Amino acid sequence: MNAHACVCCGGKSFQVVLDLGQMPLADRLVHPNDPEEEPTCPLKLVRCRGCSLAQVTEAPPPRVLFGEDFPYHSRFSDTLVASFRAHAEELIARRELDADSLVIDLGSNDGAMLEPFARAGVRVLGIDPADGPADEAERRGIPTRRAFFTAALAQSLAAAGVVADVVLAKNVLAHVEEPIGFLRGAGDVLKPGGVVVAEFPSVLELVRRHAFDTVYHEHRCCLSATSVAALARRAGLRLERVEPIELHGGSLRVTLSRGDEHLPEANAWLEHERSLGVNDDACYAGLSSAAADVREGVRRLVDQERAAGRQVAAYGAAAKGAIMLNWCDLGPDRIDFVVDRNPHKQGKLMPGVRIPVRPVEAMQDERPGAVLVLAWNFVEEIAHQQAEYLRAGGRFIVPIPEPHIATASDFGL
Ligand code: JHZ
Ligand code: ZN
Repeated sequence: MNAHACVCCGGKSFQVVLDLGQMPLADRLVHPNDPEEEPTCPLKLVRCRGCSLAQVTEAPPPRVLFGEDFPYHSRFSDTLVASFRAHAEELIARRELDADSLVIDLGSNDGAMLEPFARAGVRVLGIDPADGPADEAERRGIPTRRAFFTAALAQSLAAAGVVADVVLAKNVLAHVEEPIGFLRGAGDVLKPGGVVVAEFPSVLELVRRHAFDTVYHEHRCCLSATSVAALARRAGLRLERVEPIELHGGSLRVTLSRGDEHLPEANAWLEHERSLGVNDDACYAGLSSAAADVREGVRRLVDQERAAGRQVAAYGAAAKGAIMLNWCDLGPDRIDFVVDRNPHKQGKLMPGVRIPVRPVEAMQDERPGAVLVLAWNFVEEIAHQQAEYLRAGGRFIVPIPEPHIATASDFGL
C-alpha cells in the first residue's frame, strides 16, 4: 500500500478489505464482434485506519468510466423512480420549494430525479458528464450541463449567480476522484440556508449483507456516515441528518449544510456506527470470505440446473452483475443470456465474460429453468414483473447475501 494515500486524510495505514484481482470495467458493455482486448484493472478495496474511508487502490480515469458509451439510465428501475418521486415530494414540502427555488442534481444521469421537481414547477439544473443519459434528460426537458462537477465548476456557477436551495448528490459522491473538492463545490453553490442531500450505499450494510459486487472501479469509495463526516469537515460542511434507506442493498441519505459542528441527530448516528465497529478492522474482516462463499454457492446452484439439463439465464445487466459474473467465472457456457429493460444495454455483451444482453421478452421466448438475479437489490420488483414465469415453476437464483433458490411462494405470488 506504499503508493496509495487516503483521498480524505492522506493516511497511509490501510486494511485490505477485498481483493477481487484483475476485473473488467463493470459498465463497459462490449459490442459483439469487437475484437479488441478489453481493458481490465486490479480491483482492491482498502480501508484507511485514520478516517475509516474505504477506497479502491486503482481505477481508470473518470473520462474512461463515464464516457460516451456509459449505458446506465436510472429510469428502468421502477423502485428507484418511485423513491425519486417520494424524495422530491418530501423535499418540496419540507423546504417549501416553489418557482423561485432551484434544485441542482449532481450526477443527474437521465434526469429522472429532477423530473418530479420540474413537474411541480421548481427550477432544476442537472450536471452530468455522460452523454447518453444527458441526451435523454434534455429530451425530457431537464436542462443538463455536460460536465464533471468539480470545485472549479462550482465557483464559475456561483460567480454566475447559479445557487440552489437544494443540491442533490445521489449515488455520485462514491464515484468522484476528489470527494473533498466535490463537497466543497456543492457547498459553494448553496444559497444561504440551503442543503446538500447525498446518498450512497452504506459500507457497513455492504459488509453485513455480503454485497461485495457493489465494489467496482466506478465506486472509488465505499462510504459510511463516519467517513462522509470526515470528508464534509474538510469541505466546510456539517452533517445535519442521517437516514437509512433500503436502496441498493442498504444506503444512507445524509443532509449537509455549511458549518463545522455536526448536529446532535447526526452525532447520534456517528455514535451508532462506532458501536457497530466502523473504525475496527474486525468489522470488515469477513467480506473477503463471504465473496468466496458466494462464488462457490452460485456456481453450485448454476451447475445443478445445468446438470438437470435446464437453461440458466440472468436478470439485470447491472454493473454489479458484471462483477458477480466475472468473480464467479460464469461465461456463456453456463449462462445463456442476460436480460435487461434498458435498450442501451441490449444487443451488447457483458464485460469480460461476454454473455449477450437481450430484452426482457427473451424470458418468455426461452423459458429458462432458472434465472440468476444479478440486480438482487431489486429482486422484489423483478419477481412481481416476472410473476407469470415464477408461477409457472420458474426459479430465481438469488446470490446475495447467501446464494439460494427463490420461487413464487417466497414472493407471495
Ligand atoms: P442497478 C448503478 O449500478 C449504476 P448497477 C452506478 N454504478 C451506481 O452507482 C449504482 O447504480 C447506484 C435493470 N432492470 O440499479 C436496470 C431491469 O431490466 O442494480 C439496470 O440495468 N428490470 C452508476 O448497474 C439493472 O437492471 C427491472 O425490473 O449495479 C439494475 O442495475 C429492474 C428493477 C432493473 O445498478
Ligand atoms: Zn483516511
